[in-house]
Amino acid sequence: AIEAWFMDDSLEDPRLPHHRHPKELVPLDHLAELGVLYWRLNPNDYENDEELRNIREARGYNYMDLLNICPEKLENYEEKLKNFYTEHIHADEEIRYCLEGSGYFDVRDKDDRWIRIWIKAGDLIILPAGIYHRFTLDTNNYVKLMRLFVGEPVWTAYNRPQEDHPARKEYINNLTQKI
Ligand code: KMT
Ligand code: NI
Repeated sequence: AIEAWFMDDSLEDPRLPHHRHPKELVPLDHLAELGVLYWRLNPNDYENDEELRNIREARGYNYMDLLNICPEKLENYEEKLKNFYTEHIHADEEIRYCLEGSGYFDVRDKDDRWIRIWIKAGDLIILPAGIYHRFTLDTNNYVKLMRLFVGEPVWTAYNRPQEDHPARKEYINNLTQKI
């Protein structure tokens, strides 16, 4: 399964794990409470994977593309990575399926603490609309991601603060109803 943990407060290289001492692991049901969903799939032969097809059909993900995050294959690599690591929300879900390599999705919990989620090949995660998050590579410096979306994709990132954004308000509403 994926690993997730509360981050330390150090300003060192974001690509390091940033565990607290002692480690504070976050159980998967805690992520579910934040609306973060997760599947473990077989990343080999993903084009014929029935499980992936089922998820896409059930959730209406008719759009798909692939993103190779490495200096050779991603144009404006430095700028994109800088934007990915700037805390933001979206008006829609963010759906990412890791096919190769690894990386960190950081999400804010109810108390505004950073939870670091370590994504490796086979991990599909869905971040709900309105959750503050960011992304960085880890020290392997490479990831190949599938991006999924319902209809025409919109990747617009709204950087924090966004307390008046409708997606943010709805997210907070859903969170407080769960408590
Ligand atoms: C985004 O909005 O694209 C991100 O949060 C980065 C995730 S993976 C490219
Ligand atoms: Ni995002």
